[in-house]
Amino acid sequence: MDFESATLAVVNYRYSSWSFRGWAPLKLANLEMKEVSLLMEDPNFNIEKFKYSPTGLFPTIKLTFKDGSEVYIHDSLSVAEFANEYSLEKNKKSLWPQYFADRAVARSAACEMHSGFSQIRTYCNSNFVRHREFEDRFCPDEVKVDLKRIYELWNSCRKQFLQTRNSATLGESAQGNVKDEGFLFGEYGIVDAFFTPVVFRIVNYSLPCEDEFAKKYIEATKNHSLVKEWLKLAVEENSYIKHYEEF
Ligand SMILES: N[C@@H](CCC(=O)N[C@@H](CS)C(=O)NCC(=O)O)C(=O)O
Repeated sequence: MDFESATLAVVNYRYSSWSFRGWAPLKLANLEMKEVSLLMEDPNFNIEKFKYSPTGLFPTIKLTFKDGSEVYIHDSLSVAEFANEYSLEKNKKSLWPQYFADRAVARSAACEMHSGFSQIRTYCNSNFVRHREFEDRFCPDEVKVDLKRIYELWNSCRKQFLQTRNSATLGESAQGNVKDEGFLFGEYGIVDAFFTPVVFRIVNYSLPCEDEFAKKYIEATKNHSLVKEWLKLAVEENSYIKHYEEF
């Protein structure tokens, strides 16, 4: 990839789930980039945002080429795919599972996250930092339906990973030298980045979780170094939006 420089624009580390979904894969890819973080509460935000993103939505990454031309990659899923292509070329490392069936299941799960789970997203505003005790109003039946499917989906990913790993004919060779660190497909990848903001909704709204794998997965996610790095940025950010804090 022959671009000269890359600039990633995100919004509020404290609140922006989509920004995380672009940022984390780029970090996993070790891409050297300038990072710009805009605050949605800034009075100039609605003008400023179009300087960084053609859609006014984030994450968006801008690549600048030697001849001065520029390319904008927007939407978390395409930013993540760009990160994967970069990582494959520069690091010879995929951010998706190596075995095609694992990869297809992982992509299905990330796409389901990208286009679904609207109820948990509606009832439980994204806030990586603020913790609340359980309240019924954040967990009506519609949210319970989303939660049930999320836990089912995590388990089906994990089952696929273990099925490939334990297969007599495929075994570890199909998964390269991927370590099992307790993530959906062993090591933290794009599919996990897509679910990390959901993990924080579950944790920070004290939503019910009785599922054994889901409980371990939530802990593994909270302890991942990249997730901790984002949380530090979220905690240190001087940001406050009433809508995300006080409802
Ligand atoms: N489908 C898009 C959604 C992006 C999105 O809605 N981003 C929010 C931040 S979480 C945003 O930029 N909001 C700014 C605004 O609405 O002005 C993606 O996957 O990237």
